[in-house]
Amino acid sequence: MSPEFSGNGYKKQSINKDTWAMLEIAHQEGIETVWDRLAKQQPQCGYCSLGTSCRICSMGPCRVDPFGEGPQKGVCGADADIIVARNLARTIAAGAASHSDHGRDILETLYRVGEGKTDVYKVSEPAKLRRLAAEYGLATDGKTDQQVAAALAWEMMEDFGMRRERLPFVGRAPKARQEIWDKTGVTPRGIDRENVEALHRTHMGVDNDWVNILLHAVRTSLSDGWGGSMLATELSDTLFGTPTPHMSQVNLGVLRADMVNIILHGHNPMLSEVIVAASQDPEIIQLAQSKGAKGVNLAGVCCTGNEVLMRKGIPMAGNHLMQELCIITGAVELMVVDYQCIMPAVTETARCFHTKVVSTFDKAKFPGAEHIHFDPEHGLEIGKQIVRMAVENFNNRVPGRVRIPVEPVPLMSGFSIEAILGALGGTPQPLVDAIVNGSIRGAVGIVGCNNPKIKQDLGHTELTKRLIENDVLVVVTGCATVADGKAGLMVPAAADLAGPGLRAVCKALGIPPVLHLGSCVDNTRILVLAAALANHLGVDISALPLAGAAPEWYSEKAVAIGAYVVASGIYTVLGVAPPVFGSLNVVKLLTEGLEGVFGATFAVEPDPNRAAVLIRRHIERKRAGLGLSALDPETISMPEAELALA
Ligand code: BF8
Ligand code: SF4
Repeated sequence: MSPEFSGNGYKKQSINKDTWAMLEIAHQEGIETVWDRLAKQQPQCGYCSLGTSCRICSMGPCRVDPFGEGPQKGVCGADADIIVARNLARTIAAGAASHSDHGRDILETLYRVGEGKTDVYKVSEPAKLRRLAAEYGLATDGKTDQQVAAALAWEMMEDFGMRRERLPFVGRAPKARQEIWDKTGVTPRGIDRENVEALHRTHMGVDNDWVNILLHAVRTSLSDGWGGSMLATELSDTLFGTPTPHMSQVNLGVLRADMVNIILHGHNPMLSEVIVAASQDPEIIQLAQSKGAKGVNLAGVCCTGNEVLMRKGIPMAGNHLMQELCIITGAVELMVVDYQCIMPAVTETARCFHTKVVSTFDKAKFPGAEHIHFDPEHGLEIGKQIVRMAVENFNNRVPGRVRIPVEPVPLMSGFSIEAILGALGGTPQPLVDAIVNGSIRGAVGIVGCNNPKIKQDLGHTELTKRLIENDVLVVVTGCATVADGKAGLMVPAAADLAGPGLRAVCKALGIPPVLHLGSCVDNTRILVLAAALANHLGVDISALPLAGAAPEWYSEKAVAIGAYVVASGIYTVLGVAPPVFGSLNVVKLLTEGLEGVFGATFAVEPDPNRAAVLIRRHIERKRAGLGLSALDPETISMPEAELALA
């Protein structure tokens, strides 16, 4: 690394050398980043942070002052409990809607495949297609894949509507869990229905019972986890292939100085899959070579990156906070985006370089980007058009401004549940045995985003290290993947960083102690695995030594995920406080009261070392509950010093 990339002034923002290097260049060249904008927002609104501001109607905006002398009610009479609950419910609805609308796009693609109306998509996993059809009660004998695809897609469209009493995937949860949902009245009926009802209930003067509002918010989140997101995962596997373990690479070092670089950013694999296909087209490679490039290099950012990493081994340039920074390398010809988590700022950053930003979905346009309407019926053609644009832009690159600051780090990806069960010999029994005999104490899903309020990737990596060294298996999705991957925790050799029990299991199977399960919609793979373990043992999910964590979450989607994970019986620790602390009643419900309803709660703990202790204590309590060898939770002591997070 050249001295100009020392980036020493930026260690507070991130644990990563590639981030430091790019921030130094941004500073030298006067390019604004997310951290600069966060600084300009200080101090952020205290009422909004507590969740006690409301602008739902035009008698407002209102804010209530739960701990002071100010107003205790909004103009309509809503108190802090109602306002906090309504805001939280709307957050969950927005997150669930985002995942589920993504699922709808994949579902429409399956339908087009069924109608024979697309030039590129096909059923890649006929066995999975038929398994899903059987789950939906459809006869498949004597039918072609195309006919089954059409029938299944048509049937699944009903999941979004109002004819069902319960979503079919709810049947995958253990019986005991389904009974809890029925008893509490939160069994999700229709995906769109729950979302719309959440908006209705939170209109002024509809649901004014804060507990009732939150129960419906839970139902909405379950329509995501056991509905829209699960459908997105299952159908993406059906169309694009069920992931299997393979090696790839991560960090800004995956960009190539000698190739045309395209960044795939967003969430929907429909688009990224066709770009992958187009980039391998011999004609396009030849065109790239005629421009002096060795070929076309693709790299992912955010969850679309996770999708193509899982299925195609495409390397990852970075997670959420890297989206502007990858453009600052000066090596990116084109960033193609679909939707979600794409900062409007990327087009501004791109203006400082030769980078083109191409938006593709009509529901997600970006001023400053070129918009190419994505039509799945002509996917490959559009994919080629976009890749060609990138190639044509190669000669506009300024070689002196190309700064790729680090060497890439290897990581292993591709752990679908099918792949995990395959590695175990087709049954969860070996994993159950390892948990029973204590060599693996339990398993934790570390998920979610980056947030510039937290030192980038510190929350993910510290928590992961503390867990694996204590024999807790970690599974990751979303932006947590990039954090742990960059830290070298996702290669089989990282087993050496694990405790003796987990290390032995990983070495025997040749797997890392941190398994990549995919994108954020793929958190449903965690639900499926948890349900499989629970059903195998004949217990409910809440009895298992499992936990979830979102150490650096920022997005509404993460709140929806947290809600469905807790409602599925899995204790979840958040690293960033959600805006609920203006209502002590809501806080008490989320952190204590839910235990009696769903057998799991939320906790908030920004220090990852302390979060690891909370999780390990929880796991030991669950082990004791199952009669497994357990440590005394109180012997797992809290670290003395709090870790500096900023
Ligand atoms: O859906 S982890 S920053 S990229 S929201 Fe976004 Fe968060 Fe990343 Fe994926 Ni998930
Ligand atoms: Fe104010 Fe009530 Fe209107 Fe909210 S709904 S803005 S609290 S009057």
